[in-house]
Amino acid sequence: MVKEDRIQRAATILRESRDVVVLTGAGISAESGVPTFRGADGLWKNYSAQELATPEAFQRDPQLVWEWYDWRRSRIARARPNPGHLALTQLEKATHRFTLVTQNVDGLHDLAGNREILEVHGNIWKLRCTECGLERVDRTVPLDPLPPLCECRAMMRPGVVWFGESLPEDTIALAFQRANQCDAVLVAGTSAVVYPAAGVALAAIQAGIPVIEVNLEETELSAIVEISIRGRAGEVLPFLINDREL
Ligand code: BJW
Ligand code: ZN
Repeated sequence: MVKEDRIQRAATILRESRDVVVLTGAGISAESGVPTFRGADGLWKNYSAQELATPEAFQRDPQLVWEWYDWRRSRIARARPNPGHLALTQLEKATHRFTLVTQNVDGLHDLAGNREILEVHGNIWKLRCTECGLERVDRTVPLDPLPPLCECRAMMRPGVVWFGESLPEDTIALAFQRANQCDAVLVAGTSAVVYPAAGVALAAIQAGIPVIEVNLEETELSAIVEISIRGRAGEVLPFLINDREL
């Protein structure tokens, strides 16, 4: 099947669906200049996300982990939503019930204008106290002092979910509930290897709901979804959502 056929079939599924769930990952922000986690651009000073995004790494060397987050915050502060993000705001407007489940912590879906967003891995602009649990939103770049301190003088940590940590319970539960009940799921820019988030797509597949994938490369989902489209999210999503004639 040629790519255009697949895009047209996927566009039809989305147009005919009253209840749509979208699952996004780092790939959707790549065209905004935000590095992804896996692959060549996922490294920072030769460290991988697997080495840095853990409670153990933070305990061992909070300064190192905070430098990584501070560097990422500065990249994200300069980033603007791209046509992929913007297409999803159109999809939300055109859909009766819409749920955007994002693994991204960059806040770009919110900046683009989506409303029903479930941030299952937290948000990089949130800080949380390691002692008293106080949370605050702080968009200062660079942070000073680094590591940042709470009012109680204890160290703050990034308000994100690291490997081995639980996802916000109500948020991930709602994501699964919506994915089990919707008419179609669109998955964009995720390698779909990190659980339980990737399970949102699997749950829909198991429930017999059509899942459409948009990714530059083949992923764990490609062989089992209804339609898998190879391409950049910023190019494919506007076609899928806005431009019905190909
Ligand atoms: C483009 C593109 C373009 C590029 N257009 N596409 C079941 C099986 C095995 C393991 C587990 C399991 N269940 C749980 C686990 C353990 C673990 C896990 O999943 N490990 C696997 C890696 C093996 N999961 C956890 O630990 C989770 N917690 C948990 O399970 O708690 C329960 C528990 C608690 C206590 C004890 C035991 C259990 C927590 C996971 C937290 C993940 N956190 C991170 C960091 C967030 C904060 C931060 O940002 O710093 O989340 S890791 C990182 O991976 C980040 C991402 O959200 C996440 C997913 O990555 P994503 O978004 O898919 O990015 P990439 O880079 O992988 O892929 C980009 C894709 O885009 C690629 O496919 C490209 O081709 C594509 N692309 N440009 C379209 N322009
Ligand atoms: Zn505190």
